[in-house]
Amino acid sequence: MKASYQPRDVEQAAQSYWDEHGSFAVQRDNTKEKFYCLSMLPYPSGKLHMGHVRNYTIGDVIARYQRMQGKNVLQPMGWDAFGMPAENAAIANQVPPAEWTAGNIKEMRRQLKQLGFAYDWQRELATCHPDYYRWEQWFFAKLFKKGLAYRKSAEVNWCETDQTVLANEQVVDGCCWRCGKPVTRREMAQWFIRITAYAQELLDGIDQLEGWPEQVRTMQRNWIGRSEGVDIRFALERPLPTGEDALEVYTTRPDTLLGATFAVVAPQHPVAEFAAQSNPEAAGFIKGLLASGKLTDAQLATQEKLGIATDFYAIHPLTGERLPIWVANFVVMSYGSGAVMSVPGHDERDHAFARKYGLPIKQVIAKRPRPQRESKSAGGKSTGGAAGNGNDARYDADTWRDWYADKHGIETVNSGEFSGLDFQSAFNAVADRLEQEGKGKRTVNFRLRDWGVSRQRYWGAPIPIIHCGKCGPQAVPEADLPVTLPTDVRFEGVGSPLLQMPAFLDAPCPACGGPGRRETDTFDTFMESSWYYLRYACPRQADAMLDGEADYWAPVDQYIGGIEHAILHLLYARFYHKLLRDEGLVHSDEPFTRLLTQGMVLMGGVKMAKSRGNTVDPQAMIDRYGADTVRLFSMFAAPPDQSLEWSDSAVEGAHRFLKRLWKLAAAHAQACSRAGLRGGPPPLDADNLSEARKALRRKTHETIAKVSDDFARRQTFNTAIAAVMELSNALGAFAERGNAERGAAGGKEGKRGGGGRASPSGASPSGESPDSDGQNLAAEREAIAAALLLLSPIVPHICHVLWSALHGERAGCIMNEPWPEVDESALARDRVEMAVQVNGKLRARMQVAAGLGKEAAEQAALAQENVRRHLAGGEVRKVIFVPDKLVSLVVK
Ligand code: ANZ
Ligand code: ZN
Repeated sequence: MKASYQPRDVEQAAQSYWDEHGSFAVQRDNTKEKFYCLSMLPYPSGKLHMGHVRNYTIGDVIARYQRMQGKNVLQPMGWDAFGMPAENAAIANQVPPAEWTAGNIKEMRRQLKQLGFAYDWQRELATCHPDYYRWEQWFFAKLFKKGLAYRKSAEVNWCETDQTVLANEQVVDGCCWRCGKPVTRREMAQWFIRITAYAQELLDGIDQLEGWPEQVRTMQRNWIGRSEGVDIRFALERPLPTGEDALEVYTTRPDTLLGATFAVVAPQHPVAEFAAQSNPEAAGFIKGLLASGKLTDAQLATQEKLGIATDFYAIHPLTGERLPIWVANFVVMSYGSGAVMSVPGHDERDHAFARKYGLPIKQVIAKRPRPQRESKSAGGKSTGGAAGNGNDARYDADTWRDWYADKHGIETVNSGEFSGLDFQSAFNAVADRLEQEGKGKRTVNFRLRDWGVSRQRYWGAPIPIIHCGKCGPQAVPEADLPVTLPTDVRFEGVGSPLLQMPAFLDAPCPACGGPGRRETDTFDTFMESSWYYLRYACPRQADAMLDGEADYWAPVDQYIGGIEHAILHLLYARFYHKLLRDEGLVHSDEPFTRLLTQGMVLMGGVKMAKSRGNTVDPQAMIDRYGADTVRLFSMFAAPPDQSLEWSDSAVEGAHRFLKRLWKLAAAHAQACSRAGLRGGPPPLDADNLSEARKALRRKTHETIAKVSDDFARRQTFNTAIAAVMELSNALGAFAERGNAERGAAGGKEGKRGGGGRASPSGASPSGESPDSDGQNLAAEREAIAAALLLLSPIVPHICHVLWSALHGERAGCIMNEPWPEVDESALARDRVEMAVQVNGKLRARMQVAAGLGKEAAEQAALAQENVRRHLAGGEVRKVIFVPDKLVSLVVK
């Protein structure tokens, strides 16, 4: 064993051992509990960044820990290999995307191996491989036949520069997220998958996801956006030329119906269309809105409210009043019916709009008066709701806020027979009345839209469809799959090269045999990432998408990835899992039992990003300090779900700790051999321990207890590491005392070792008999072994090498050792240290018997000299007693 830590040698030794022994290859094993640990698969961009390192280290730590729990652990890795950067690189460097991608995968695989992650590499997959995406095509054809995949013309965000459709999230302030050019809108035929058919199930399922962060569950709920409301028919004073004689609106607040003073429609609504025909001013306004592009929700919420009156009127279903119909920019056609009843007294948007255009505002709800007792203590702040009645031009913005349409603690006012009701009663009363009179119907709406899976890009899985002039779109028959993406392509421009490839384009119609044309759209890459976790179970299965292995491993027990995937990826994967279930391919409902979203890696308080130029290259860190230091730093600097601030000195600190750990172990090994104990110290005689040995043993077992809890329950690995660091300090001190003792006894070696903490002893700590029975070394050995076992998921290389150095040939690999167990009897304390306070200030610490009662503890406290001085004869008014911890005296 080398005297000093050489990370390069250590890591090579451990990694070759794992390679030779196939340590991470895993098979079904019905004798053990399975544990599937998965980190989100990376996009092969070229090289790992610190965010990857953090994500994969967390996953690896959990996987290795679960293995030590005796479970059959699967931890796979693969590549989310389709996507736009490959095309951009192809355009920039004239390398085909397939080649670029393969090169990147090779390099990143090398880096992952260098970091020592315990992946079963036999299961590696790349989503751009036809053996993978053929099953996605096969499954899509099934969905198409079931009517769950369909084609429709849809308006999309279009980036002229990148020649592609953008998802809403890819539009930032009306511009393309990649190139920054303004986004336009465009109608095109697109493929969709009917996720809305699963909206309710996806929502209900969230309740069961107890192992997910609450924040992510909330985001998913909001994204699905279920709302209960009423579709209300407002008769049109004059029917549309189409014969339509009513304006249908969707409202979640029928309790405010009597406060509706006008109606507003989206610019695409038929009323807007006909208003434009007779009114050039309206026509110009509507045209402007239509051209301005699709807006994100945030833009919709914050943009200035603009509108124009039409000459159509709606008749209020309860009062018969004539309400003007307006066209405005804040109503979207794709939600509800694209029309709203405006209640400017109680809806912020409607309010702003009414104020701007001088439309009437009516109060119909008010805060419920508070019970007498409460209103006194509230300081007499009047509720503005009592003031207004009907049109009220006098109130100011602050006053109206008191009328704000909160559903709780309100009652209806100025609503005739519907007055004096709380929200739910008013909702029901109005809905009942409308339903009785055939003027309305209760409905449930979801914000969730169907999943658009078409991308007008080359580097993706081809959508397996052939268009026939006679028969329409036809699924490619199973026998003809996969539809292979040609990879020998040249990029001339940004458009898809498939459009210039007759060999790809021309295909006979599967139905009539006539000439057909292949679909050139490829799948959204979320398609691949929605089921890869199941394919890892049977990655080489050539005859089926999934087999029984998928049911064995699914669901994933622990999934780890970035919070940026909280909505789309995780929702699509949950949806896909249900689609696969309904096709009989898996038999569970949810894909991911427990989810950990790791925090960002920051540098100078902001996210580390290439675009900001504030990155640290993990490779440079590995080269300089070794993989274990990088792993230790990324687990020690913060709990996994919180952001981690990069710090050079903390990396140094992590490295120093590993050096110390090495020295401790090396010195211990040396002490053993000096004592003639080459096979290791004798068993610890736990029942006959001296005080110092007992204290070290207690520390060892306290550490095991703390670290076990941190790993299993809290998943706070940083505090676990801190605990092992404390243990190693205690171990160093124990050894140091032993050496000092030996030094005092005249031993030459003792002097030399006396100064360094990391010099375990062959002699005994002071006041005790020399370590002739090897019991000091035995206590040390127990502590070192525990430290190595507890750290091995985090810094596996150094632990592997030290473990086999200490335990010799016969020892197996540390990763196959069971997680250490707490010996409860080692935790018992005979004596404890209690703090004594006088008027809240610490005045003494005293050693007392553990479990001392209140009276006795108080007496002992009063006997302390320093305490007596601070009491200065004053009378003790109160004693606060915390068993084994604190006596706090309060004096006058
Ligand atoms: C009257 C009202 C009064 C409304 C009030 C709200 C508050 P959620 O909960 O998201 O389903 N709305 C309906 N269709 C719309 C569309 N196409 N574009 C923009 N807004 C639309 O939202 C439902 C509420 O959003 C509906 O309830 C409607 O305004 C508006 F004090 O009706 B409400
Ligand atoms: Zn045909």
